[in-house]
Amino acid sequence: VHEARSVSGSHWRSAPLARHAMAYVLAGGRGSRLLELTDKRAKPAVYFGGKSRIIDFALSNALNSGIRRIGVATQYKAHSLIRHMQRGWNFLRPERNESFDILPASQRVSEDFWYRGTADAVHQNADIIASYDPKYMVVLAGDHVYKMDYELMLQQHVEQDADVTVACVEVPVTEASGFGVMHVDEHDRIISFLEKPKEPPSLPGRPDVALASMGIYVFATRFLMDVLRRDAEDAGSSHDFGKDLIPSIVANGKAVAHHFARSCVRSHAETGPYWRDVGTVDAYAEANLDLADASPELDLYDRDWPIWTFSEIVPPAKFVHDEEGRRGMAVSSLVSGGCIVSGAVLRRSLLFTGVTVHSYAQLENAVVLPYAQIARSARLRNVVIDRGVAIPEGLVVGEDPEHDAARFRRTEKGFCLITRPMVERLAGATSG
Ligand code: ADQ
Ligand code: ADP
Repeated sequence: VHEARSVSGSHWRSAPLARHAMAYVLAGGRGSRLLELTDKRAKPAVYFGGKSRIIDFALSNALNSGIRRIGVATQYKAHSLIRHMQRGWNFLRPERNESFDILPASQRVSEDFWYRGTADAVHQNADIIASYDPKYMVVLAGDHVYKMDYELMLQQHVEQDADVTVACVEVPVTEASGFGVMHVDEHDRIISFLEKPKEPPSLPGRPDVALASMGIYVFATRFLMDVLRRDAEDAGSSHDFGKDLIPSIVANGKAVAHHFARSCVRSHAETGPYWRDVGTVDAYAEANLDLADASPELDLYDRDWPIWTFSEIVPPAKFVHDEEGRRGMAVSSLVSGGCIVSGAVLRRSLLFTGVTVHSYAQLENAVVLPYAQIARSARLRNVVIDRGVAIPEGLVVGEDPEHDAARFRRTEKGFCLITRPMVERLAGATSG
């Protein structure tokens, strides 16, 4: 049941605006708070939920909302991201008035600079966008996990005749300084917008809550292109949506807030609006491990709102006895295709594609990215293991915080991030 669609009632009967829109995904930022997880790949390319990457959520939302033109701007360490999209997202066909463009920063406007900011990442491709002539632009960040029907946001944009519509979500005021924070009037018109304020203003009458921008914007294409052209010529601008464009439209035009609660796709009526930045290793580990709960807030099993991705062709996950008859088993865990769990025990863990876990190993609260190998007798608790890491026999993590912190990246909440270079150093230390 789609709350959002059923609440809005006439949605399916009215002409969908999404077919006249282009989704433009900003996927060029690093996401440096994910530490070594983004050493080699941009945040949107980071694995999430067992089969997908973070960018698949924004792309799937666009597709499921009915949008058939998509552009993705990339910059920082984009190889892994581009490879993923080429494999998984190349099915939109020009013959059906569909398009999927990967747009790496390529000095198209000037040989002096790459994308100078998020707004510039759109402006530099203005001619490509114009060639498709979309009526609306849905500008998205490629680094959030959520399910949202952009059609409903487009409808509000048109109904309220806005210059820009900004999606927003309520966050605790203590966490709001990382966001664009706004105030709205009784018609949801944005009356003030502060980008990452040190002391974020709370909502009137609700001192604990602030209204945060989700970094999702809807514009009429013609309006956006005008604003971008002027911004590009403004030497004082940092060419950023949150810092420059949105505050200026709030001051000089009509900016409207779209409440995420109106368009979030919920699978059960009881769940609240789910939107996660997964910007830190702690938030990333917790959001992944939450999926192992009996009824998690984020439902990946909803066949009406599938999260599309590139999926490798792999055999089913397999659980086997070891030679002494010890059972390989997983409790409250997600195990992806191609995994082999042999005589090992997993509790509240998430294995991505192709992970092997060998005899006597014990995993608890473990997020294990594709093709990692866990050797015999390893005992791992509260860990995030990067792709392809070979955990050596008998390694113990999660029992001695100081020892862990000396060898791996230990977070505030006590998760250990383990990457290939860290394990290689470990091997160097024991052999030398
Ligand atoms: P931030 O998340 O800090 O704030 P930013 O770092 O600009 O904004 O990233 C937004 C998106 O653009 C990300 O998906 C990132 O990957 C991408 N990006 C960054 N630099 C890029 C570049 N040069 N080229 C292409 N893509 C790039 C923004 C808003 C806030 C809002 C939060 C919500 O500015 O107002 O509250 O998003 O998370
Ligand atoms: P993914 O991000 O798809 O999981 P990997 O973790 O294998 O892929 O690698 C991430 C990125 O780093 C890819 O672009 C890959 O080409 C590159 N890469 C992988 N291993 C190395 C290495 N040893 N040295 C330099 N670059 C590497």
